[in-house]
Amino acid sequence: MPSTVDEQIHPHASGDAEKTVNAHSAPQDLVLYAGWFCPFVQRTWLALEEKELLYEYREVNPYKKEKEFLEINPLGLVPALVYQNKALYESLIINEFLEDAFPQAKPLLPKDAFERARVRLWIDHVSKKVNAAYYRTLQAQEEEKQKEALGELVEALQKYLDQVKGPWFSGEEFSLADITIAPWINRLYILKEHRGFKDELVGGKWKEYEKTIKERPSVLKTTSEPQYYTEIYQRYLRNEAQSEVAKATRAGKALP
Ligand SMILES: N[C@@H](CCC(=O)N[C@@H](CS)C(=O)NCC(=O)O)C(=O)O
Repeated sequence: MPSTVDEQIHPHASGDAEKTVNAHSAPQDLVLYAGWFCPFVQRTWLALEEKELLYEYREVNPYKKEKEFLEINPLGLVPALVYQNKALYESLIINEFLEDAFPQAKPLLPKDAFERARVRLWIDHVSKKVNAAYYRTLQAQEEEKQKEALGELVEALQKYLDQVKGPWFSGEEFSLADITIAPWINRLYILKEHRGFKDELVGGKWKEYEKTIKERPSVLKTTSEPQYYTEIYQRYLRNEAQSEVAKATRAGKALP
């Protein structure tokens, strides 16, 4: 059964991410329900790390759809966040919540109202265009379809890059825009190895931005060892993954 294949993921984080998990095992008011492998989780994990909040990390295999987890997120997707016994989900919403709920912590949105809106506009672009094209490229089987999807991904990345002031999206301050795209930059190597993605296709200052993101300490601290991601992405590369994201991509629907 394909669905059981998705359930058989490596059970925990490895490398630097495992150290971060171990440092966050004590009970806290904020509980992150996470899957170590998940790029959407990494977004929220990055926000928690960047804001240096006290949080507890709990590993969940979202493919098992266990009753206790469905009570936290009825959609059965990670990340979910429980704060003082109240549950939230959706990575981008959780990140906005963290920003609102902990104003004393390091801000991840600029002060200027226009710049805040610009950050949100390009978060939306990453979420709708970059992410969708990433999975289309990953899952496409025929060469023609792979090329088409890769072209869409490159175009979406170029549009984003045009908006990057450097070194970060908003200039000197690291923001939720950088956080939103970081997990997919971190996973571009899979498309480089299997789908002909090259940094030169995006051009401009892409390589520089990519390197800056990948070397960000919070990104390194939330990244597991590459072989464990490869194991998971093989299923996507064969278009056999049964995750909600994979199914939506296969059906030509918007991502969940
Ligand atoms: N829109 C959601 C997507 C979350 C998502 O798709 N998470 C995946 C793991 S990477 C998941 O929980 N999948 C379980 C499933 O597809 O059944 C978000 O941004 O939080």
